[in-house]
Amino acid sequence: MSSRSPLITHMFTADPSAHVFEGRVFIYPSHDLDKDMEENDNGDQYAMEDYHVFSQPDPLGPVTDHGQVLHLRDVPWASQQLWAPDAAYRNGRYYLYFPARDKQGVFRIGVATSERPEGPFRAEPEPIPGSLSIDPCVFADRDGEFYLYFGGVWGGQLQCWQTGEFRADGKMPPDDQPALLPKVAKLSADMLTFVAPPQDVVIVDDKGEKLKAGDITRRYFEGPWMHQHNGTYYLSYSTGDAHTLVYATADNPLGPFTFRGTILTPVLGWTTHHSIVEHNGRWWLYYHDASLSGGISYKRSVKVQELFYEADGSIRPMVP
Ligand code: FUB
Repeated sequence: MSSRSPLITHMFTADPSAHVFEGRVFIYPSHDLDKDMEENDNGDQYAMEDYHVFSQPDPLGPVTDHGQVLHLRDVPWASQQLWAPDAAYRNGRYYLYFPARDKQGVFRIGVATSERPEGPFRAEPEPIPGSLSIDPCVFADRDGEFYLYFGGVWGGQLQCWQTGEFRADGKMPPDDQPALLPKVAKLSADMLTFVAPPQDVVIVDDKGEKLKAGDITRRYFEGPWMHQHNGTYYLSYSTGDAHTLVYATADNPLGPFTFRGTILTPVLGWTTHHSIVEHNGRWWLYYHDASLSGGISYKRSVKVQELFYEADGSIRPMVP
C-alpha cells in the first residue's frame, strides 16, 4: 500500500526520518524553500533554514504539522543549510540531530533537545565534537546503545576528510579505488557526544571486496539509514548519481555490511533519501520525490510506501 500523493502539500519537505513515538508516527524532514535557486553539484540550491515536525496516527493516516521546531537563527554555531535531520528518544528526552555548515562553511552535526517528540527543540551551543559531513541517522540498538551514522559526498563534503583533517579541495577517489564510506560513532549516555572517534562503515560485495568508487549503482553516496529486522542489521543509503536506494546487511551495527540490492528505483528529481520504520507489525518506506513541484529537484515532497521482506530477509524491490 502507499500514499500515491505527497503526504504534505502546504510546504515542500524532504529527507523524511520516521519514528514511532508514543504510538504515533513522527516525521522529521528537511523543509525545502519555495523560491527559485541556481542548481550546482555543491548543493547550494538546498538552502534550508528551519525544521517542522509532522505526525500521523499511522502511515496512511492524516498528517499533523506541529509547526516550526527549530530555526537557523537559534543555532549559535551554524551559518546555513539545515539539511536532513533525524531524531531519537532516550531517558525522557527527545534529541534532534541535524547537519549545518558552521561559520567556516564546514558541515558539522548538531543536537537539539526537547521534552516532547513534536518539539520545539533547543540547540546545543556547539556541534558534536568530532562530527563532520551530513545526513545523521540515529539508531537505537536492542542492548540500549545508540549509534549515529552520517556522511555524504560532493556538497556533503565527505571527500574533504580523507586525511582526517578538512581539506576543501578534497577529491573523490579514482574509480578503481575503494569508495568513500559512511561513518558511525557510538553516542554517550547523554546523547550529546561521541564516546570514540567516528569510524568507517565498511560495505563489501558478496566476495568480501570493498565496493569501488566507480561502482556507482552500489557504492555509498549519502542518506544512511539503519534498522534491524529479525536480528539482521540493514544499512540502507542513496547511491546519489545513480539515483537509487540500496541496502547492505550485517550481523552487528558496525559492520562490515554485505551489499544486497536495490530498495527503490529512481524517483522524479535528483536526490533520493529515505527512512524505514515499523508500525504495528508492518514496515514502511518514507522517501521523497519532486512530483508536487513538477520535477524541481530542490522542491521535494515526502511520500510513504509499504515495504516487504522476502523469506530470506531480502527487501522486495520497490518502484516509487
Ligand atoms: O536535503 C539536502 C540534501 O539532499 C540531503 O542532506 C541529502 O541527503 C539530499 O537529500
